[in-house]
Amino acid sequence: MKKLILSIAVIITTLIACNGNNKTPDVAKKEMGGDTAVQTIIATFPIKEILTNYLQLKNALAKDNSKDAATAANAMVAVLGKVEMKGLSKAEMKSYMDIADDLKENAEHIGANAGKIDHQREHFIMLSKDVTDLIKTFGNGGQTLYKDFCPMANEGKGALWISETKDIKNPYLGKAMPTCGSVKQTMQ
Ligand SMILES: [Cu+2]
Repeated sequence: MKKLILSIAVIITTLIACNGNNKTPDVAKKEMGGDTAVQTIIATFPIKEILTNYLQLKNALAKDNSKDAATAANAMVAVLGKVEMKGLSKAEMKSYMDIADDLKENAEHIGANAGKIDHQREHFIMLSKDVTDLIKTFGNGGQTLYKDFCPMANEGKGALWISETKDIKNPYLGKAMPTCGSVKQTMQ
């Protein structure tokens, strides 16, 4: 935000400075520099949107609502399709490239399988790992999140998920065992 205000200040100062004169190429260049700074801010990685979609998906699965789960997953696919790589640092880009294909594939399968909640939950195991990896690189979008684990999910092999509430609402077992599992980590 500071950057944005600064670049606007530069443009305003430039405009005042050349008030009454024709714009020189030098001034035009400065204005373009301002535009680039604004674009960089807009192109910030959409971790907040991805997490919003993820939490909607998780809550739908916890309520055994396969259709809403598909809707949330499709919304995530749409956000992932709009990620701007040029706004990322090298390290962020590398990390995202490692996760992106898998994340997108899992979200697509959940989106395409409304009515088949068991299949959606299989993909949700992997998608939750992907989202956990994303958080490591891009942060938790300014909200407190909890990493939960249920030992009974995934055919007794156990599985994790990310939640915005301290209370356990199990997305793998749904209404059958809503409070199975525990908080393993709090992410501030
Ligand atoms: Cu599938």
